[in-house]
Amino acid sequence: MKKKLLLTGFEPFLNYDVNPTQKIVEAINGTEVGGFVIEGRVLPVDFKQSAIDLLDHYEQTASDAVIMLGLAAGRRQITPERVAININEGPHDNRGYSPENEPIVKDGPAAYFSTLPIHKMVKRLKDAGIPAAISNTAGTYLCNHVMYRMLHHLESTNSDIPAGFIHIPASHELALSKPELPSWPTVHLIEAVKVLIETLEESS
Ligand code: PCA
Repeated sequence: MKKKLLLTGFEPFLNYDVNPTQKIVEAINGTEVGGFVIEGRVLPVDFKQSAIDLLDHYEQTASDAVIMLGLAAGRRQITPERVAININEGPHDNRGYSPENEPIVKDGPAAYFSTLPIHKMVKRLKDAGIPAAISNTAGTYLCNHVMYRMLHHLESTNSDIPAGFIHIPASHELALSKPELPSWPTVHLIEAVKVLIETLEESS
């Protein structure tokens, strides 16, 4: 049986009327990349619901690897995240909830490291001519939240499948309404995500 990869993006949020990660996920969903059948799903920007949906998609698809994507408006590179921390804090989500200094999992570990081959991913992207760098903070908003919850779930269930989070720059489509943002053509973002997935195949 073919291996499956759960690839998630997010819906639009705050005053970003387009989320390029939603477009990427919709474009690649159902295709085969790097030996994986892609199970693409879009998550709500909702502290109470996003991880419920994420873990549900993980169970339903019985995926062999998980790559979560999110928009990091203002970043100029593809940035695999190294670490997720046990804190929710940030501006209002799409339901109007705005947490402050709240643990994601009460008495959970302070942090989890990505189990994706992040150094290899950055090298492969750069070799392909795509700007990339490891990021040492996924923030404290929804992206950090789902990364922490996924890694916590895998740790709690003794699963060693690769999982982690990649932040993506703005697309040109988003920059139409936010011209101050550095932006990439969506096709280049899709290409970059395919390289990330191919790196996973080479590393497994
Ligand atoms: N980026 C946000 C949440 C949704 C998204 O695409 C973040 O970086 O937390």
